Amino acid sequence: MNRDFSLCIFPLVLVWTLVSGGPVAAKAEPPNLVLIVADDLGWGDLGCYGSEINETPHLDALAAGGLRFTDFHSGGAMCSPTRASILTGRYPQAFGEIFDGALSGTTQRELGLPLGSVTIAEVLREQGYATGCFGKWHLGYEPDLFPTRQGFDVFRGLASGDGDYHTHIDRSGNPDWWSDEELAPEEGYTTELLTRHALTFIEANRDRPFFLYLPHLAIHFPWQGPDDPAQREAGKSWHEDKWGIIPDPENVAPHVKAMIASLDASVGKIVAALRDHGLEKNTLVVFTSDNGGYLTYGKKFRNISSNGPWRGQKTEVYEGGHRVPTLFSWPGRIEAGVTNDLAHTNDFFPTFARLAGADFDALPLDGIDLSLLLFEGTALPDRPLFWRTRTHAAMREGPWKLVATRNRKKAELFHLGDNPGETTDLSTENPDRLQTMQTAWDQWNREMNQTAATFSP
Ligand SMILES: [Ca+2]
Repeated sequence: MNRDFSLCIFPLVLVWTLVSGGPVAAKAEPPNLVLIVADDLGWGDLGCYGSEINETPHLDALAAGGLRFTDFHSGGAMCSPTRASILTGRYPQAFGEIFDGALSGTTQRELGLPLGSVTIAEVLREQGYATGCFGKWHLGYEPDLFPTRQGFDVFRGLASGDGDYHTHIDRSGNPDWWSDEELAPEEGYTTELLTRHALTFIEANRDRPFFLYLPHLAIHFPWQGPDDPAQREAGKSWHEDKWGIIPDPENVAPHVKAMIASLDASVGKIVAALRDHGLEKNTLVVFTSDNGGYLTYGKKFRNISSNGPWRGQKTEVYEGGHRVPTLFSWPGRIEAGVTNDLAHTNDFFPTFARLAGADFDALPLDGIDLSLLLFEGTALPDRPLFWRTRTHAAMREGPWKLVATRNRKKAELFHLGDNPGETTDLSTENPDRLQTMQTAWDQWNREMNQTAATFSP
């Protein structure tokens, strides 16, 4: 009986293997890629990074089961530059000085990430991935610069740098909630709406590889938890009153705590959906932030975020401006642990492209493929990293950090190994190292400007 059965089933297995590609093809199926980006979330804002204020059980679980980075850096110290880095694998300055800061909703509405840039969404779509962007774009205010023009099949969310979490009105008083390239108002709390659309995308594409880019607005201002009141109405400028309704400006933390709880719940829902659809073992989930948190804002608002032990905050090129919480999770493929290796948002592109089987060697990328570290625990090669804002230059080389004004009136040199808080300037004792790093930054800056010239309109 058994023998008859095996004789009968063997040809069926063979036919199935030949027709469908069978078990071999299933093994080679490229993984789904989920990139969740928080906005303005500081290094010390999550439980798994030491926060004693915020409760983040789902992110803590992601960290416990995956690889938690302690020395991961955003390409910029503000929103737009880092988003350019994430999507292109290049320093933001490769696309011009507009990416030394955030794209302005008043003076730079016609500018954005050049359409001639190659985005990771374009590369993945070419590999057969479904590509979805749900969240804050901030790489162009007009529909002809939207995600749908940069490799994404579908876009839901906001184009500008921030919107009311309930009314979805941007800082200039415009409705800012889109479906692809059309305004599409929806009722609901931003973090929850974006999550719902992301879950729909996962379900719709569960039978093919997908790239889910989920750049949450949380925890950018206006600081509104789900139960905080709406603030912005259409047709009025909110540039002078953009923070939400904060009864006690000395203590913004309770509002941020509620925003982080909603963000954490979103991560929990995404992970649960992957598990429910049987996709957990074939999906890389990455969580990061686009820049450091605000500790204070102006003279009024205090006790907002935590950047852990790192000096400075959003907009600055001390570590607190660009060292960000970052987690990589892939059950069965990435061993749980903590890494102190130096990595950067430029690295997402080559890492994702390699996993998708794309040939990207001809592309001029600034990042490196993290695969060996992620999957085999091999240390990453040493390399310098660079930052540029409208006022400041910074460079990292091994444990050394250069922080200088663009006009060179001030230049500081820190040893992060001995002095992680960047309090002891060693430039006077190390004039040669200071000179070498300044020269390297100048060289990098020249290369960026040359590249940017090729993208100029
Ligand atoms: Ca940001």
